[in-house]
Amino acid sequence: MRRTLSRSAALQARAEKYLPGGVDSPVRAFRAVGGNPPFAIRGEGAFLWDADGNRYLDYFGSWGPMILGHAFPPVVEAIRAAAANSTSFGASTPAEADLAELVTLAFPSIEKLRFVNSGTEAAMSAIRLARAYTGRKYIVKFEGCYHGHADGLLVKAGSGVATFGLPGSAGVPEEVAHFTLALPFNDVQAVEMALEAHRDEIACILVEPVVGNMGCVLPAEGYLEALRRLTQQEGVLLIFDEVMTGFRLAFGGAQEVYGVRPDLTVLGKILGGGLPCAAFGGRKEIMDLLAPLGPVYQAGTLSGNPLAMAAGLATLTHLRTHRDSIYPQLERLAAAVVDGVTAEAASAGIHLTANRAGSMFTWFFTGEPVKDFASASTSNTSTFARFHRAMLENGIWLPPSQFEAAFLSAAHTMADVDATISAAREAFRA
Ligand code: KE4
Repeated sequence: MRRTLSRSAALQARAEKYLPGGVDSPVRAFRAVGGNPPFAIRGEGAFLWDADGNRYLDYFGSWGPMILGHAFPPVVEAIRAAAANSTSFGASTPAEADLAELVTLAFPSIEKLRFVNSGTEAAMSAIRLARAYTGRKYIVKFEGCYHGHADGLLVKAGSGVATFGLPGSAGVPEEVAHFTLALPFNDVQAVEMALEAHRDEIACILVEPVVGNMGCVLPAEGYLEALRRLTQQEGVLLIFDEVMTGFRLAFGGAQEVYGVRPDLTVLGKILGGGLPCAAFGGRKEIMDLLAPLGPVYQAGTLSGNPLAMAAGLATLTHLRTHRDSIYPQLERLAAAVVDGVTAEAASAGIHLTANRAGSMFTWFFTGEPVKDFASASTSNTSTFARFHRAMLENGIWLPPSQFEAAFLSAAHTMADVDATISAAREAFRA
């Protein structure tokens, strides 16, 4: 039975009068998968409801933050209580140090941190710090990795930039892009050559330790350790962008899973429990370069906002208290849904490569192993689009791009996994 989307379609038309593409973030426009996007009205647990009353199992979870599911009662209550005391002060509040302390417990590499309002701000600020600390101008990022939309980071970026097949972005002066070296992910030799060619000129290497923004791509055996060794040797700061992996792969993120300690870490998404909150942090000697202590300026009206602090505290406190059950449960369910759907594709004769790290994963519509952006790009994006539309029709809302990671929440159940596998069986035969 086809789902009606008439109210969403009307809402889309209205939104397009005021918002470019009708959206506040490009990937939400469903341009890569076609059709009008459903308009979300309510979420509860693992489910979303759209403007036409259709219910969906949610596998993008606001692009990562909703690890505990939608409208998780302790988070809702924390926000409600904080809001009753005002929504913002622009003055210091106790909750900022409370949440910061929790972050330092989760990430031993972080001695000090600063809260900001988005992953973009956090990554941008971490780079400014790295340049100030090293006195160097160049930065290294990897093709297909996405670290937000700061000018210097839109070079061969992932996520929406990859989704729309953009080389970068208009409006970024060549002089800015010039200082960004974009290398293939999982290629140690490329890093060695760049460090050689730009000896003493590179301030930092910024990497998603497990990539989500070209779709999910894991680091090759020893890759992160090689980045750590090479940066140590060359006086280059290693920055882990754990906006997506932080508190997702483990309470201590990818650096807990892989045992590699970066100099700086960028966090976001789960950190704010769905409210605008991100952070960057690391060694004290680097972080203390920030104003008001040092010469690196960085600021934000709503940084450390009391509602975001309350939502983050409720989320991280729950994750920390229940880490021994939540993460194994996420692992079990994610393995079941990824393996189940992949098996259905195989029996339907469809080439699919599944990459998964904990509860973040991507089904690539290619027969090749996917280890970097070049191999991810061999995916058949129109087959992905057909699959996405068919799954949506069957009540399963996947991220609307081949070059994004899907996520499970602690609210998903094995019954939801079974429903997803059945929906995929139908979708592969659509
Ligand atoms: P924000 O500025 O969107 O809060 O964070 C940027 C960012 C930084 N680092 C990583 C690893 C990220 O994944 C992101 C943002 N992720 C995308 C989805 N892959 C956000 C979704 C969107 O752009 O609408």
